[in-house]
Amino acid sequence: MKRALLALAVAAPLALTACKKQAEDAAPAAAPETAAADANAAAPAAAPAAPAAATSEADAERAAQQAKLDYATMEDGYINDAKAQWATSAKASSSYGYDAAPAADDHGSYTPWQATGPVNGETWSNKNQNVGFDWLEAGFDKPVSATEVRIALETGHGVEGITKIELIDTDGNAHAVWSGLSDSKQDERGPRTWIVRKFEPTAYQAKGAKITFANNVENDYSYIDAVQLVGN
Ligand SMILES: [Ca+2]
Repeated sequence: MKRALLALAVAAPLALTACKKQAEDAAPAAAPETAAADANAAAPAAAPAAPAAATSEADAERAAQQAKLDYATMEDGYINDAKAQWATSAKASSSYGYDAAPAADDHGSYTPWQATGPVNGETWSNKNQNVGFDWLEAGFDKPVSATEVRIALETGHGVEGITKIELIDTDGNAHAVWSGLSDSKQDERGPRTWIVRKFEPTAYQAKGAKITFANNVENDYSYIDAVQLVGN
């Protein structure tokens, strides 16, 4: 990073007279003298690059803060999206700590109910590791022609094991909107990882979203904090 910034700072004043590749090749020996010689002429144009002179440590700290701000802005957009609904009901193939499916009004830790409502740091989690598949099906009050599904996973547990997202229409039929090997990674900028899948508006009215995990792909439990369905 530091080297790249230096090369960029050197290359900028030279850009009018030399190609970038030549500037990089010449940088170690010619940089100080050339930069000084060009300083007066290039100063106005080079002004925006001045912050690059800060220490790399300060740059790294600022970049980390910027990443957190970007995350907050992204998440705020999801949370306050007028076209998004939070799940109001949920059921799952298994729940951590339960031998049988918890009752719908069981609001204990890791029950499917914990995946309803806005993100709050409380999650549903599955019971199995390493073997088979687990799924959670979220239900929504208002059927919509859907364009997007968003799933908030605590930290990022399950982000690599997710294998299928289906929408459930008003007749109870399942429609896969995505399946395969996950290309998502844990978002280290914030406390949750959002899996976002967009698609063309569905011809059917969707009222549910079913999320399936292959438990052996990511050797960990999966934790869903909240699910959003977006559409009109
Ligand atoms: Ca939750």
